[in-house]
Amino acid sequence: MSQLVEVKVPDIGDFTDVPVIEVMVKPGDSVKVDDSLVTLESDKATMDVPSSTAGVVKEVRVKVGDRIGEGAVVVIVEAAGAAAAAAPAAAPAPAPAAAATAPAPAVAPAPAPAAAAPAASAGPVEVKVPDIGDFDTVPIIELHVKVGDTIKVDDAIATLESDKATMDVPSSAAGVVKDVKVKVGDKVGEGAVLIVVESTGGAPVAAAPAAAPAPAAAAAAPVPAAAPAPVAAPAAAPAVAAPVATAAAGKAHASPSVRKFARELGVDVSLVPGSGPKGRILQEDVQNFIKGVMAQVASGGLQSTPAGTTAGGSVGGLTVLPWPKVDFSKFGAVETQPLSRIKKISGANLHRNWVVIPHVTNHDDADITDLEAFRVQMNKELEKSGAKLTMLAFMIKAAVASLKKFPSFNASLDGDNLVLKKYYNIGFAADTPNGLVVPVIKNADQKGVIEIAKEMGDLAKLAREGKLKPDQMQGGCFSISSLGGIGGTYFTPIINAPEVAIMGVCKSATKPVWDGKAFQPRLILPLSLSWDHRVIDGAEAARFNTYFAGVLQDFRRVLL
Ligand code: CAO
Repeated sequence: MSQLVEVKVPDIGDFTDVPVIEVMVKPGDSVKVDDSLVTLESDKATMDVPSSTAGVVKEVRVKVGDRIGEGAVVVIVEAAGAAAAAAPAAAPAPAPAAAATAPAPAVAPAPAPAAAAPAASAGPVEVKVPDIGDFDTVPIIELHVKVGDTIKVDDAIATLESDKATMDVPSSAAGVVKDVKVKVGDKVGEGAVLIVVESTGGAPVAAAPAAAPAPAAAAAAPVPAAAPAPVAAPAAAPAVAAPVATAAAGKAHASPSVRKFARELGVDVSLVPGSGPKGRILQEDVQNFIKGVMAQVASGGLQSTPAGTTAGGSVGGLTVLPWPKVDFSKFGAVETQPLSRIKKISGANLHRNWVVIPHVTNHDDADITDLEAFRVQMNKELEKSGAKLTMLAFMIKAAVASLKKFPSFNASLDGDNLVLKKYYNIGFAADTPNGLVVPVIKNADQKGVIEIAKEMGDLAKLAREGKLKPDQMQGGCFSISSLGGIGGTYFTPIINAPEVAIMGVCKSATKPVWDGKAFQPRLILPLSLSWDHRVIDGAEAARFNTYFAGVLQDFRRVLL
């Protein structure tokens, strides 16, 4: 039995008109209870509306930009079986009164003159955490002020983050910050003093928490709104921002104040890699992103619109035609789908890497006949243990051996310097429903092939589920992109900057190989090594490929 269930916006406190900033589902998507459906954002809080029902999305009733409030139908879900029974109609099962978000206006603002406070005149004023609903304590994830700062009423002082929502605590006082009583990581609850402000007078000095009218309700968001699994950033982002993965499968992870800051500067926050805990985007990440883009535009490395979809003109000597604008519907039926967040991030990174790095690709073949026989034999022996070795695990080990032999491949450019790495972290491209991601096997030199195969399986699973954490995609030295399970012969992989080379692998096939007397059937693995010609020369690349192929041909070389 299935039934159609309306999933509605739960109680979000006093807010009646909150803009939808992101829609994470579309008709046909399967959702579980608690999956995020849309993200709402007031000027003080960001909150996810979770699904109260498991099933298949039949209809999405809202779009980005709509302003909605409690009771608004977000999606219609065809619930199935037990799930349907559990989820009658609306209200998000989890997060009922939970407050999470303390919508800000509620929280503090000064204008609440009635609030008991010494008004306007000078003197130290404590700014406290207002009522944040059901939460006893919530960690501080960002502090926006320091001693000596001059602040206005309503300036964000700190960002708190529960597992359901991210909320800014605004200042209830204007003046100069005399003391900061908390630090990032502290857990605070209602009434906790955050800062002491030497009031400059003029601004009303409301007792902060008192002002909070309708706090308890506030949030809507059971889902790991803020926290979720950073995923993507396959290609790192050297100049633009550290190669820190960010992207959650569906949403950018940033506090309301950072989002506002990004909006003011015209930055699409979904493209900014976050360097905060859990991949959170900090204000300085937005600043670094802009600096990076500006630097690359200035050096001619990047078009002024990174996505390169509409702009034309000359930038740093790179003159291109405007992107053709075509009404495809004139020629037949079309459907427009937004790019996934991962695609947007990886696209921007891949584009930059392709444009900025002088790529050359060397193709070669490895005779893996013996290694394949060994792999098949090992898999038989390992069958009971549940472990499974694919060729990729051997290639990761071969990559380590090759990087040791050719250290300039285990390097990154830093201006005029080459940073040579003494560690061996190997990334592998993983195809996921949301796009391409590059998990990293850390310290692969210290791991055996079985351990690597297992870790790879675990990381690939997390990647497909959109649950990779940023640190699981960071710190790569060299990447392997294997299409071997799919097909093809050779291709040109794009270097995952700031790495300087990447190995592309296609499907092995049995081919006749002349041994001097006769053709022998040998299993041949096609290799395609792309390398950065600013760092590596062709001869070195050919040697690297030959060595890499040699290791696969006789795996004992790994021991050398
Ligand atoms: N030649 C022949 N067969 C191969 C092979 C190769 N080079 N590599 C893998 N295979 C086989 C495996 O042995 C396995 O066979 P069985 O099912 O019979 O055991 C099958 O292909 C599937 O392998 P796999 O893809 O599940 O495992 P993997 O370790 O090779 O790769 C992963 C794991 C996560 C890298 C892969 O699933 C993936 O996502 N690949 C796509 C990467 C990609 O998109 N790259 C392009 C980036 S540029 O856009």
